[in-house]
Amino acid sequence: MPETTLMPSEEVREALYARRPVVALESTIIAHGLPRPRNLAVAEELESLVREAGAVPATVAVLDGRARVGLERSDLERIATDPEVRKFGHRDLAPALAAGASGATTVSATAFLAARAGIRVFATGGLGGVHREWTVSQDESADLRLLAGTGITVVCAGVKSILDVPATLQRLETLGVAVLGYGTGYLPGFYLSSSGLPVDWTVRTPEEVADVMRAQRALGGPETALIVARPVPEDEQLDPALHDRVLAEALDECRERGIDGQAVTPFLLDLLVKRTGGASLEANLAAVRGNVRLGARIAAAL
Ligand code: PSU
Ligand code: MN
Repeated sequence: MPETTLMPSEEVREALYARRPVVALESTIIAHGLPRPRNLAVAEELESLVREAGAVPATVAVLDGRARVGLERSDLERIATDPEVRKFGHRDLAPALAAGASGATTVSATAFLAARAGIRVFATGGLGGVHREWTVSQDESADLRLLAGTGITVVCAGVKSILDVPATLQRLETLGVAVLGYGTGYLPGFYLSSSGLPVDWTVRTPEEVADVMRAQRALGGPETALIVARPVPEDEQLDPALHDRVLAEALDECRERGIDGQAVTPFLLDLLVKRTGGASLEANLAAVRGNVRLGARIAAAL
């Protein structure tokens, strides 16, 4: 990329140059994944959590046709409040840059830009994946394919439970993306501590994650993401019975209203917040906060 295409902030550039820990954060969760006005407070809180852990936050977004890695407060505010801010996956980056457009970046776009900037760790909530009824809709998040070809460690709470989780795990296996359970032998269930599905590898400390990252580098070969799946603690999870009931309702409503494409994920997340009286939001935030703190510790352990 020409130097002016990818724009890391001065703070991020200096931190990377000095080999200080940096953690990438996505902006779609701020613009399209959380209700307003809480989303702005969350964006700032997540950056603070990274700083408190001794790392530099690098929230990623496309603003006025520039791929930005590390944002100012005014940029965060714009992403959180401006209804014109779109949702950009990796494939949208080139058209958005050429058109001078502005949008929040999903996991796929964030992982790509962060890795290009030289960032090794990215923390978020839940990954996108294979949607239920994918045999009909062919809806599989671009997150999966992009992660298969991008060397970055993604700390998450598993994949969103609105998805077909077994199919998503299968796709990750096919794509060659390793999944490490953090302190667990099971894939976390995003709002829930466990999806009930086993993972092949368990790690228990940030140092162990750093060891895996070093081994991956030492092996060489195609660049591939490493997924660190950290469960939300049981006392912060959404009540599983409430989760299952409300999710079934939300999926029905999504189908009845014919929502598709990029709108599916924000629609379902928002409906869950409403139908759980805000409880899904609290579980979502607890998951993201824990992931961001862990991401900073992993970046420091490198
Ligand atoms: N996880 C959350 N909230 C979100 C998302 C993930 O807790 O809003 C976003 C991420 O940006 C992810 C995107 O990349 O949803 C997936 O959207 P889609 O299914 O359209 O690819
Ligand atoms: Mn999709």
